Formats: sequence, C-alpha cells, structure tokens
Amino acid sequence: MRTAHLLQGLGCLLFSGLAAAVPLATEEDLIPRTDLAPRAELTKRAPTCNTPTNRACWTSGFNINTDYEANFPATGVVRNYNFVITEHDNWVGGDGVVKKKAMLINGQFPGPTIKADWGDTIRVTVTNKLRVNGTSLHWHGIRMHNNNVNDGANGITECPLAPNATKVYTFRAEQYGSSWYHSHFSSQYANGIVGTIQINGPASLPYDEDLGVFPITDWYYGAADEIQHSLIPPPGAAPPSDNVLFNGSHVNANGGGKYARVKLKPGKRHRLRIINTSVDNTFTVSLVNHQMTVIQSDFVPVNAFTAQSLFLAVGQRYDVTIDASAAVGNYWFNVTFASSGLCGVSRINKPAAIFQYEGASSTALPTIPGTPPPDSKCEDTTSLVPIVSRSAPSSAFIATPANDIDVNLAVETWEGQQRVYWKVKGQDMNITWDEPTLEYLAKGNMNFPPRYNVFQVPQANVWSFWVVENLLGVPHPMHLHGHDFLILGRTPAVADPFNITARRYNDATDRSKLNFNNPTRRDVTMLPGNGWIVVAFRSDNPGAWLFHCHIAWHVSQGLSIQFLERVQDIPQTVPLNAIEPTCSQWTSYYNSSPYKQFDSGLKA
Ligand SMILES: *[C@@H]1O[C@H](CO)[C@@H](O)[C@H](O)[C@H]1NC(C)=O
Ligand SMILES: *[C@@H]1O[C@H](CO)[C@@H](O)[C@H](O)[C@H]1NC(C)=O
Ligand SMILES: *[C@@H]1O[C@H](CO)[C@@H](O)[C@H](O)[C@H]1NC(C)=O
Ligand SMILES: *[C@@H]1O[C@H](CO)[C@@H](O)[C@H](O)[C@H]1NC(C)=O
Ligand SMILES: *[C@@H]1O[C@H](CO)[C@@H](O)[C@H](O)[C@H]1NC(C)=O
Ligand SMILES: *[C@@H]1O[C@H](CO)[C@@H](O)[C@H](O)[C@H]1NC(C)=O
Ligand SMILES: *[C@@H]1O[C@H](CO)[C@@H](O)[C@H](O)[C@H]1NC(C)=O
Ligand SMILES: [Cu+2]
Repeated sequence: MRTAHLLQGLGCLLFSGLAAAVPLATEEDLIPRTDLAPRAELTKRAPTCNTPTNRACWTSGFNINTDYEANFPATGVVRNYNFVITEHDNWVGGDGVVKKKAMLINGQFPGPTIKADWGDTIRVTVTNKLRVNGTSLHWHGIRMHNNNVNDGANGITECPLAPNATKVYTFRAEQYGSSWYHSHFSSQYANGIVGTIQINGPASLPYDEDLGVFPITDWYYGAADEIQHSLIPPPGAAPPSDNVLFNGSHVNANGGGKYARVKLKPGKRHRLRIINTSVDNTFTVSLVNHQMTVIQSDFVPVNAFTAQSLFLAVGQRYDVTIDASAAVGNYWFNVTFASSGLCGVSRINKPAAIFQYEGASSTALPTIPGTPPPDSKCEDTTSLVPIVSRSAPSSAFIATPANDIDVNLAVETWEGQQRVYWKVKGQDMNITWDEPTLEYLAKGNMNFPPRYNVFQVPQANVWSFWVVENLLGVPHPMHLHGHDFLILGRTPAVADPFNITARRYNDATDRSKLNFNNPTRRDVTMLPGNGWIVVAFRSDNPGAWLFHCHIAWHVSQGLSIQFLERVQDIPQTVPLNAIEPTCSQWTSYYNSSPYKQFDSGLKA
C-alpha cells in the first residue's frame, strides 16, 4: 500500500501536419480572426436542425446516428486561432497563490477554448515565446485521419518548436463533443499549456442550455521541470497536487482565491462538458442534490444513462446534462479522491465549485454538504454503449506474445545516479527530439532505435488487438492517439492493490469475459493496478501513433510506445515534408542550447 502510494507519482504527449485526403476550405471561406482571444460565438455556421427539443438532428443528412468516421459535414468553414506561448515567473492566478513557473497561451489559464462546428477545419498558429524550452501542441482525441503530421507529438510526428518559431496546425473536426489540447514537451503542460476544445454537433438527449467546457485539473505551485527532476531518484513517486482548479479557479488553503461559479437557469436542462485536464490526479465528481445524465464519453456519443457521481481518469471527458429542478439556491459540485491514494491525491481538502441558480445569492456558499460518492477504486466504467456501433470479430483476436505488452517499473543507473523508469515490454521510451519517427520515414530509414518502442501494425483495415498487463499496483490512464479504441475487457479493481493474481491475461479463462459486440469505445481508459485490459483499434489511419500513460510524470519516465500503422502507406497519406522547417529550426537552436533533454521527451 505504502509502496504503491509512493510510486503513484511517476507520468505522456503529441503533435501534427495537413490533411491530405480531405480538401481544405478556400481562402474566401476564412473567418478573419486576428484577435488573440477568440470570440465566444461562432460567426458562421451551416443551417442546423438542432433545436432544444431535437438535439439528435444536426444538418441535412447528418445526425446522431451518422457514422462520423465514414462521413462528416463539409462546411467549408475554417476556424483560425493564434496562440502565443509565454513564460512567467512567480505568476499569481488560478487559486491566488504564487506559481513559481507558469507557461501560458495568450497570457491566460486555461488557454483559449477552441470552438468549431462538426466538419469545420481548425487552424491554429502557434508561436513559441518561451525563453529556452521547445514546445509542441497535441489535440487530444482528434482522430487526425490521414493527418498524422498534425498530431503534435514531438519526437514522433514533429520536432519541438524552437523558441521564436511558429508552426501552423491544421485539422478537421471529424468528430464532435468536448476535448482539450496540451503541450507534449516533457511535463510542460503542468506549467499551464492547456486549453479546451468544444466541437458542436448532435447529442443523444434534448437540452436547453449549453454551459460549455468545464475543465478540472490538479495544480502545482512548483515548476514542472523541478518536480520532474525530483522524481528521477527512487522511489520516483508523484507528489500530491497543491490544489484542484475548476475552469481555472478555486479557493486556496489560506482562504484566498475564489470558487468557480456555474449559473443554472431554474427549470431548464443544461449541458455541461466535464474535461479532466489533470497531470496526475484522477477523481470522482458529484453535484449535491442533482443527478448527471451522461450523453457522451470522450468523442463518442453514448446511450444516455443517469448517475449520482462520475469517475474521470486523466484526459477523459464526460458530456452530461443536468436538470435544474431543485430549489433555487447554491449547490456544491465536489471532487472526491479514491481512498487508496493510488490514483492521485491533493493537499487541498474537498475541492469544489459552486453551481448557482439564477435568483440565488452570488456570494453565499452552499449550505448542504452532500453525501460523498462511493469509492471509485480508480476504476472507470466499461458499460458505456456507443450510439454508432462498432464490433470486432472475436475470431480475429488471437492472444500471442507479440500482442501482449506488460508495464513495469525499473530502477537503473543513469549518469551516475539511480533513476526510476517505467518500462513497456521491457523498454522505457526515450525519443530524440530532433529525430521524430516521421523524419526517419522521410529519409526512408526503418532502423528505429530500440527505445523508440515501435510496434508495427502492417495490415490495412483490420482490428489490431492488444493485451496490456500491469505488473504493479499503480493504475495508469492509457491514451491512444489517432483512434478510439474498443475496451474489450479488463480486470475488476480488487480490494487489495498487492493482489497479483489478476496481472496476467489467461486466454483459457479470461476470453469469455471479453465483449466484442459494441463495447465501450473511447480514447483513454484505466489500466487497473495488478490487472489487465484488452483493447482493439482498426488500422484505418496510417501514421505513428503514441499509446501512453496520461500521467505526465509517468510518460516522462518512459511509459509509452508508438504504433507504426501501415508504414508502407504513410508516404502516400502523410506529407512528410511538413516536418520542415520546424526540425531544422529546432536542430540549430538545440545544438547551441545549454538546456538538454533529461527524460523521455514526452508528456501526456
Ligand atoms: C525548460 O524551461 C525551464 C524554465 O525556463 C528550464 O528550467 C528547463 O531547463 C528547460 N528545459 C529544456 C529541456 O529546455
Ligand atoms: C527570440 O526573439 C527575441 C526578440 O527578437 C530575442 O530577444 C530572443 O533572444 C530570441 N530567443 C532565442 C532563443 O533566440
Ligand atoms: C468556463 O470558462 C469559460 C471561459 O471563461 C466559459 O466560456 C465557460 O462557459 C465556463 N464554463 C462553465 C461551465 O461555466
Ligand atoms: C483526472 O484524471 C486523473 C488521472 O487519471 C485522476 O486522478 C483524476 O481523479 C481525474 N479527475 C477527475 C475530475 O475526474
Ligand atoms: C463538497 O465541498 C464542500 C466545500 O469544500 C464541502 O464542505 C462538502 O463537504 C463537500 N461534499 C462532498 C460530498 O464531498
Ligand atoms: C485477488 O484477485 C483475484 C482475481 O481477480 C480475485 O478473485 C480475488 O478476490 C482478489 N482478492 C482480493 C483480496 O481482492
Ligand atoms: C535517452 O537516450 C539518449 C541517447 O541514447 C541517452 O544519452 C540518454 O541518457 C537517455 N536518457 C535517459 C533518461 O535514459
Ligand atoms: Cu501512469
């Protein structure tokens, strides 16, 4: 228990290029967006049949049942954003306490919300004004179909942007729902390089009001680099977070700061987009005296179900509806941690936001404490039923040593000191920033170093199955780029985190527990401590796609692999020359920089 708790602090990242297959909008379609802070309203959109009483409808020919991987609207609209990333010492924001090192997009935390309609093109111009760090931005959960080069994973799909360099990321809103973006350069997002994405589209339930994005994140007063450095020697355990922020704010331990307040209209049904943008902390959320009805998980619309509380792993999202049917007043929206401490803890007691009915006091605090939700055991649900169904043939899954990957911890000597690594199938990932996988391919070089952790997926349009086994008690939120994966099965959380009987998948006894028929599908799932998951994705997207733990500290310590999907098709679908000029800019900067890579180079 203690050991597992100590180990829990160890943590992932990615980037992008241009869509080759999907034509981009022409210049006349561009909406001028020269202001840094994007306007809240979408100024141009197709006529929509989406109304408060019929949210399932979207536009002619597109609705909640449309298979969005096969077909999405050609709106011709481009949403332009300008992001300038800057560095701030002793920044006061968030909860009113000084943060030693902040790195912000357009001076704000969270960064600007990217808003688009389903089918729009999103174009983000990123300029790195950090003093010495590179950076790269990953657009979490965006499929990036035939667009690997815009995925934003430095060392995989691009070189980091050197200080003063600019890069344009362009991608289609192929899916709809709620998500986020973040830096994938070491554990840099813990300094604040994070923001949300809202893609409007159909929904499985009617609602009146869209409250918008509601990111919840753990918050650290220290500098990300310094925290990461402190995790190099054993035990390498993640520290508790200093606070938890709701949409960027919370009170602090000394009574300063302020609660986030979300306004509800009495009698109305509201949509809330809960997004876990944590570095490490996983939590359960609940709203006193109200239920939440889930309509979507990650970018996958699901059959609606109602819950008193929801567990979110790092990177996971739940779009919910909330009926404002209680008495007019103020209500706590609470975050609760798993009692084991195995999926993150905070120094702040009982983090909360306030949901305030119109007509209620805007200064009074809620009076009803509410009932703590059941202990999550760090386990996410596998009973979500996607509306657009996907099934994999069970006969296609053959458990072999080749598709079995285990996760474990190792301590090795590095530059004369003991160092903690996370190993996947015996190897921690350690990429070289100026030699991303796509650059190897551009040069026709297939001799990847062993520590690039390349797993080939050669065959086109087949289900690729993976058994992931956890040889330690620490759970990991596993995230796949470029795909939603099917969660065919996993071990249930056990009472004792040192119970090792469920570590290994046994095909003879475990196969019958797998669900191949439209199972839960999303882009992040929890790998239980001392347990396994079986996941599958369809090889319909050529590229180098990271599969990693989303705890920033763990990915930095190596917990990552990359699937090299249909390598022979990559040159036809991915414009490999798009890695320039970023790579040559980075190389000339890095060669003269005293600041060197000290970890895997990746982060969640
Ligand atoms: C990143 O920036 C921080 C703060 O300026 C610095 O301490 C660190 O050494 C830099 N790391 C790299 C690899 O540039
Ligand atoms: C970036 O540009 C600014 C302004 O021109 C300059 O002061 C700074 O030294 C440049 N940074 C690097 C790392 O070249
Ligand atoms: C969170 O803050 C953003 C920006 O201020 C706002 O647009 C959004 O509506 C807020 N979310 C909620 C749920 O209040
Ligand atoms: C966010 O994810 C982290 C890591 O899995 C988890 O510890 C935390 O509880 C999650 N937060 C929420 C609000 O779900
Ligand atoms: C919710 O948060 C408030 C404020 O911290 C706290 O007083 C209350 O006990 C919490 N309720 C639950 C169920 O955690
Ligand atoms: C240990 O794990 C096995 C296999 O999952 C389970 O049957 C057993 O109940 C667990 N024991 C405890 C104490 O949790
Ligand atoms: C990563 O690999 C490079 C090149 O092999 C090596 O010099 C460096 O020490 C490695 N980093 C770690 C943290 O193991
Ligand atoms: Cu992890």
